[in-house]
Amino acid sequence: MMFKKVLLAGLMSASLTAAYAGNAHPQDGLSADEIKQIRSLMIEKKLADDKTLYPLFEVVEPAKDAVYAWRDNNGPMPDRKALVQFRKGNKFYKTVVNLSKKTVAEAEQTKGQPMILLDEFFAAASSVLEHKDFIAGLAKRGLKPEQVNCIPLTAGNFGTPADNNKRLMKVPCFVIPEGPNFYSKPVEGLYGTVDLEKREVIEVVDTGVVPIPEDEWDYTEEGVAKRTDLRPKWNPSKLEQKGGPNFKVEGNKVTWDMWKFHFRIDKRPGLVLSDVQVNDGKKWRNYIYQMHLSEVFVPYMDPAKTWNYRTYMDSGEYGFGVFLSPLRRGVDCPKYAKFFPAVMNDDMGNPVEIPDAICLFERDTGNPSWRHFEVFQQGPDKFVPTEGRPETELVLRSASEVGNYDYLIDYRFKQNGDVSIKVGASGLDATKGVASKDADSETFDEDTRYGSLIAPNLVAANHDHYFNFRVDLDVDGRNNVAMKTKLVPFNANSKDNPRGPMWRVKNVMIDNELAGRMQFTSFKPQYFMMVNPNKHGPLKLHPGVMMHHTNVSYGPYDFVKDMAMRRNAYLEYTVWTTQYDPKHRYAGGEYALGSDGSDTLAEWVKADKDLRNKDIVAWFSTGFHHIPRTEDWPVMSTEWITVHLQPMNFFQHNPALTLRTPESESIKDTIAKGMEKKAQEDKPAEAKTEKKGD
Ligand SMILES: [Cu+2]
Repeated sequence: MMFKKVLLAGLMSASLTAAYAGNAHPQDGLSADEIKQIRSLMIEKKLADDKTLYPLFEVVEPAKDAVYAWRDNNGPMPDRKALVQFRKGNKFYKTVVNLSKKTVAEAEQTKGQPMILLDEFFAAASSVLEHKDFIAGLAKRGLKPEQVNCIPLTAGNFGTPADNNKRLMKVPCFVIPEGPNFYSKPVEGLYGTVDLEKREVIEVVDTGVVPIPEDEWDYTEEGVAKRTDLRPKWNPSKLEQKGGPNFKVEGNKVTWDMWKFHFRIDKRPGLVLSDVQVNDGKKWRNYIYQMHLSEVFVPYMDPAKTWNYRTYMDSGEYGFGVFLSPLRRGVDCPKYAKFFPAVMNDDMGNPVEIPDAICLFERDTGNPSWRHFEVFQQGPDKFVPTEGRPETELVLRSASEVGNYDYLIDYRFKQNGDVSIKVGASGLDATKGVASKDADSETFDEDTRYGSLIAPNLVAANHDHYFNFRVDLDVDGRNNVAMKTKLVPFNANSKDNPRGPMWRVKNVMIDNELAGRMQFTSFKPQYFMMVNPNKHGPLKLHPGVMMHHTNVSYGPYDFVKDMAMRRNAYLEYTVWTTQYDPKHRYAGGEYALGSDGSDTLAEWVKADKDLRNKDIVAWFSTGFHHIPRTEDWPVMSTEWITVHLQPMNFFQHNPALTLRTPESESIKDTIAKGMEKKAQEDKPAEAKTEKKGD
């Protein structure tokens, strides 16, 4: 985290230039110049002074009508507006700044707690080290304040007067390592609670001394080489792209193959993709108006006093945009990728830039997009090779480092009309110090009741990772219907059919929001589909998009008794569908920190709005349970999970049919080579036969 402070401070650069120029798009994020203008206007209009702190500047998108009118009918560029959250005294307020008219709306107090300011974060980390009880707790463990680093963690809300709608963080510490591994030496059993509004430590909890692990678990190449032999030198199988990319970037708009989209970075959700259009060979058609991360939830399952509050809503509490980390060429993305910085406001309302926060690249996946070998085409004098095409995909990637975890978020586009949203989880397990050194230790059973021993004196607690995405599909137009495509059993037995049980497809239209909640289980298979009932495809079928639920996780949870789950009640179902409402962007509510669950997707749908032939929005969750293992330590392999969207009766045929065979291996060449090879093989075989005949 200290790295982040240094990085962000170091990146405040005067070289930031205006991004809002010729290629402007109404859905662009705020440029550095606009951020500066917002701060000036806030001061000029006397809502702020030069010491005011701002958790969030975020572009306020124009109405959808205005965006489509601008794009399709030469409509005017709508006014540029920004939402501004700021602190005044101990409270937070919000207002809207109109950058085009240079006006600022009346401010109102926020109905919840905005994201943590970095200023609060670092103040919380250092404040515990000045508290006498905390210093005494460290001394009991033979430590001085200068020997530890502390990490403030959001404190959750469990419905008690002590934490409802409060701005609290709990702060445990780690012994400062010589190497890079921040989490190898937890100072277990000791934390301080900091009230960020009062800016004071309100409690120090010490549940007793636990041994501090000796091993630092350095994960750099040099550090690993000291522990064990590195792999032998290796011939790298590298990705490269000769002749430059096939994509074109103009401003924040990307065009590649059959795809066209716009992207920006928002401070809370990170990457936001808008205006995703697809080309069917004749024209560009609407596909997805917007998609972005809506919330992240990571609840731990350890009931100990020092752990039970750990129920993080990483996006709404910390921010996936603000914690974007620079991507490393050749490791995080291929060397030939195009990199983009992320620009956002810092606490003081000035622009900061995170370099290389986004990368964009094409890659050959090494897989066939499609293939077929036809055995019945082959003959004694005829070889028909496999027909197929290599698969290429376009990847737009970011990586947010939220504490010990690193979350990659990919939007992957394929040449067959598929879009995948992928989340890759890597980084370090959250560590808990324990007395056990191995499974023979006396305290092993107790130490590992709620987690796994991953190294001597280190347990990683069981937990989950959930990600909700808001996907505003506008399938071939704005008004759509949603469907449950169910596989239902039927008895097919008849005098002509000796087989009885089979399945058929039953499409059920989702009339209203409550009916649109979907859980998935392989035992009762069903799919989610969004269809445009106002358009007809080539076979007079309605064009649609289907969701393939590749990674779903449920329970065992209690959405009634567990406040942490109520705050994230959108996880009870994997898919939700709502009427379009630009105010509803985040499934866990507008304000996540200290939230009570009264402003979540699960509550909004109680309005049970009509979804038939309306502008509707889908919300998809993906996630996984994490039972830690020794192989997670000292750094975890990247685990990918997916939300997968496929076109359904949208195109005339497989869009990947028109891919070209790579020139060097044209079908003609392959056939010629194949025939030549066969002729050569046949010669000695004939000779052999002749010999036998002798
Ligand atoms: Cu995990």
